[in-house]
Amino acid sequence: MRRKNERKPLVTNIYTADPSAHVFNGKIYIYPSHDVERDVPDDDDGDQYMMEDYHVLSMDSLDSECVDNGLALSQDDVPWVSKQMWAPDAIYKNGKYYLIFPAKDKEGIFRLGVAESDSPTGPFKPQKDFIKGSYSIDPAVFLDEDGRTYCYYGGLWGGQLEMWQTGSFNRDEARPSGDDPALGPMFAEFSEDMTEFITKPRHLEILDENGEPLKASDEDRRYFEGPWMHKLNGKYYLSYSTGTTHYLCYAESDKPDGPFTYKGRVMEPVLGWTTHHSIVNIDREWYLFYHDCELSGGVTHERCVKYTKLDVDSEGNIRTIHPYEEAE
Ligand code: FUB
Repeated sequence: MRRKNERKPLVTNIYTADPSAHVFNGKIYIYPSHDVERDVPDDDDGDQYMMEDYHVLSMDSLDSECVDNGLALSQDDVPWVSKQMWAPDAIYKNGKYYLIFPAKDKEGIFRLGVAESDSPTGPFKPQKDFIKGSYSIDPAVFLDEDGRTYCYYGGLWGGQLEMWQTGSFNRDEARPSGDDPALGPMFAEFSEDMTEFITKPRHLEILDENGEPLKASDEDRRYFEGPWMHKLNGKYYLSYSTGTTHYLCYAESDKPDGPFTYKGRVMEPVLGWTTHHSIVNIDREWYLFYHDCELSGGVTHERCVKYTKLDVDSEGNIRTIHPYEEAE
């Protein structure tokens, strides 16, 4: 039996994607990208994803109506941003809510920014500049049980991660290919006040069953974008999108910074090119928040967020979701 909202668009008044879901004070908050209708041809740089602001969604419970709480932050209010406010995440810390978001700076380079609010739904007040040393997209912020806060981020192709392989930005940098080790997601620790990174950002390793780094050609398993971190029984679960092959996969480690070992698939492909998710524990059960393009009939940059129950066994193994199968 599925819940009445399960696997259905949670809101239909706007297009939404890349849902980062959290429970704050017993209520569910979703921090998505706010997709916009634009007549821009699809390309590998993601120029069709021209999002300009963020709206926060909320639900009193998994069975309640999902509410769009209106404008939370606009690109017009962020001094360093030129365009493309992509997938954000949020965290509650120090009595404040922080929105962590990627966008292109005035040079067209993706950076990560921080904005804060006293309310989970905003409005959020941005810092004047992007996080020093940050680049690429898709920040996922993880508050560990010891109070340390980590940022997992990065995306290939339009997310520009390959362009930083030498340590500085080079638009023409070659992409790893064939037997080259795949580029893992980036990892850095936030300062206590969430304004900066206190460790030098570095790539995380994802290893295969033999302890070898996944190869760039292993497109069914290698990292592409959309990282998420959840923890169960002391183990760290890194989940992510494989991009070109459209899977959500996961890998496991005893430490927040890996190395991670590839474990399996979280979800088979959805309608649309992108797949991007979050995993959250609600009332002692695990749920996957994700998106597809059902609401627009398949337009890749007009997506809608959904959720579904995730079956996780006591050892942390995730049963692969087939997003369009009939309920049992
Ligand atoms: O929403 C824009 C981009 O599409 C995100 O940053 C990626 O994860 C993909 O979902």
